[in-house]
Amino acid sequence: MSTPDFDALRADRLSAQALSVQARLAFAHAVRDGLSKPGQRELPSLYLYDEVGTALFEAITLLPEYGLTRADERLLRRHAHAMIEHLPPPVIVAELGSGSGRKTRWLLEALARREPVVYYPIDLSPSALAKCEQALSGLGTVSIVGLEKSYLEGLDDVASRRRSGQRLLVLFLGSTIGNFERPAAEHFLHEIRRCLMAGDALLLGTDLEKSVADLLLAYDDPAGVTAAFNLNLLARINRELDADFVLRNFAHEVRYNDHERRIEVHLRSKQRQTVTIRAADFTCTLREGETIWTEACHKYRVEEIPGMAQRTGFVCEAQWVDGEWPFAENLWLAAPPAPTNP
Ligand code: AVJ
Repeated sequence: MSTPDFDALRADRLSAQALSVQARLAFAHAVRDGLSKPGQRELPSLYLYDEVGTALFEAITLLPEYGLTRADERLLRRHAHAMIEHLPPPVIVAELGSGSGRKTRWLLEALARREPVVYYPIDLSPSALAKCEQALSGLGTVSIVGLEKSYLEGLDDVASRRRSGQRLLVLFLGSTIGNFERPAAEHFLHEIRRCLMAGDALLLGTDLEKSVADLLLAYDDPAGVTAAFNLNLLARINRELDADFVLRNFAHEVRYNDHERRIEVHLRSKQRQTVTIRAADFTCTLREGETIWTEACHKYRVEEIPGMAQRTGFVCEAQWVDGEWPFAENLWLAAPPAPTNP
């Protein structure tokens, strides 16, 4: 047995600590900023996904009322071969958010039948990466390289590791794009394009418009799992930022915004109450009935997707739509850059 390198171990632990101190500081700032917004207070939906939130989201994907994840997986299972036919080998794959690995399996299997594949899941959460690596470990000719980074930093990293001739396929599944406001979504898609070369591809999952009744049930399920997912954000702030939210004093509330075509998820204060977040050095008083906006989930029309592609430097090459739960898988190819005028 070799002697462990104690210096290296200590340096590792120190940098992990420094990172978590930094992450906690960023969280504190974001919470303070969001809660002091004039008019509508808000909290960034990114922070819904701690260990508990991720487990609750996994439970949401099993609810009969929430068809989104099953539709996403069905499309990938049924059409993986048709999808990769658009991409001549050799292909490397990067995924924004590692998810549970369940739906990605179908694509990786289809690719691996053709060629050895390198798969780079990108996620800020080391435990999410570990789970994904475990779930996909049975795939023979797939090497998995998890990157503990933000989406764009991770993509830059993947781009710098590619060998010439390799085509990069980026996966952005599950309609996570729907959490961005429309202009911010296009800005982000353009940022993705800037990490790519002409001929690379983006597979984008988008939840589609459907009846308002179905949408409200999907985000306000009778068993209260989505309510727990939403309320856990306050519990997380209590745990990590030494705050004193009383969860029973808040109610999960879901609205459909017709004009913006999105679900809006809120936490309604059932009474006038004062909350202190010690690690953010912040106190605020919420009025009775006032809400904190925690999430937006935009819904799309299949016909609007090619325009989004074109405005962000892509061409929409193909789309697949689920017959049971309106959801689209969109395969975009990175367009050659427009010629610049002399
Ligand atoms: C993971 C962002 C796609 O918007 O449907 C599910 C999150 N929130 N139920 C979605 C979510 C409440 C989900 N996304």
